Amino acid sequence: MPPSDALPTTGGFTKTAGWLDWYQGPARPRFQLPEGAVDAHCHVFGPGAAFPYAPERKYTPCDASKAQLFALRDHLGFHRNVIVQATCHGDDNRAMLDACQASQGRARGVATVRRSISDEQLQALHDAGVRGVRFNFVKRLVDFTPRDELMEIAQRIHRLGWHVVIYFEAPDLPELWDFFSALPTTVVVDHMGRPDVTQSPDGPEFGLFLRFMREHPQVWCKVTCPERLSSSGPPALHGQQQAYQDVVPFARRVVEAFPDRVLWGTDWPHPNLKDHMPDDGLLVDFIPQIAPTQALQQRLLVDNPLRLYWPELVG
Ligand code: 0GY
Repeated sequence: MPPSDALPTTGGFTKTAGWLDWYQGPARPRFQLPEGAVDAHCHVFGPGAAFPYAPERKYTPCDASKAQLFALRDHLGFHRNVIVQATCHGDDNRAMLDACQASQGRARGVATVRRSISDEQLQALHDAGVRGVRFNFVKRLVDFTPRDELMEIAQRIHRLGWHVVIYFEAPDLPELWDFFSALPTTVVVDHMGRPDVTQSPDGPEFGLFLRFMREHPQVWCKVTCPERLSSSGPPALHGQQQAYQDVVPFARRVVEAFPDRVLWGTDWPHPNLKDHMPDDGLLVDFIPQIAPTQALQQRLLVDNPLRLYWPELVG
């Protein structure tokens, strides 16, 4: 891992103390991704000089530009990206939009919007490649937004054929259940609703999440972020190939139970990791453990993300 001051933040910003920069020398994956694979959860940060970080942000990251994201895409063997608006940019979607527009159709976006956005502005986001909005319920990342505002936004973006991405932590699901159930759109859950993987995948907490998916056919799940969810420590302590084993039963359970409603992404540049920064090549090598057959891999990495983000390419 490079030292934490290896990558600058431009534009006069100072990185959050202890910020871990993304890993600059990722391995070439051993797992060969299927043709047309989509990295369906990644971000860009700034660069701060061109796209300033939001005043209300809860962290200041290192810069992570579109060119660096596209270089990683090509290195890992992905064909497309879904770029999710990071909270450090608030509802200023310009960095994400700039990346989508520069991608020659190979990136779609998920935006953050407020109720003050006009229909014309929503249409401009659509034209730039946005296909969803993200509602974030993780308290360390965002300030509270009233539920009626979120519902109003969901109803408006539903008309554009977009979906809602939700980010929450497992203990909050009971309280959020009714609100999520009432959303009119397809709903995509980030990082499996952040289960506590020290508990059993057969236990009540993850059981509730699986029930949530079973009872709501409109809900999809990103089986992402083993590096964020794992409690077994950084790979260096356990051997790179054996990293994140505690996450495997959770992700595999979701992939096998809901093969047509799962997505996978790197989460590059991995905001807010505290103890280690993953090698994105090794993250790709994690995929066959959670999607063990070619048929599951094809749905997870190609068919499902195309259906959601590039439906015009699906026959
Ligand atoms: C993720 C997770 C995190 C952060 C963000 O937009 C963000 O700031 O998504 C997190 O800190 O858990 O999806 O990248």
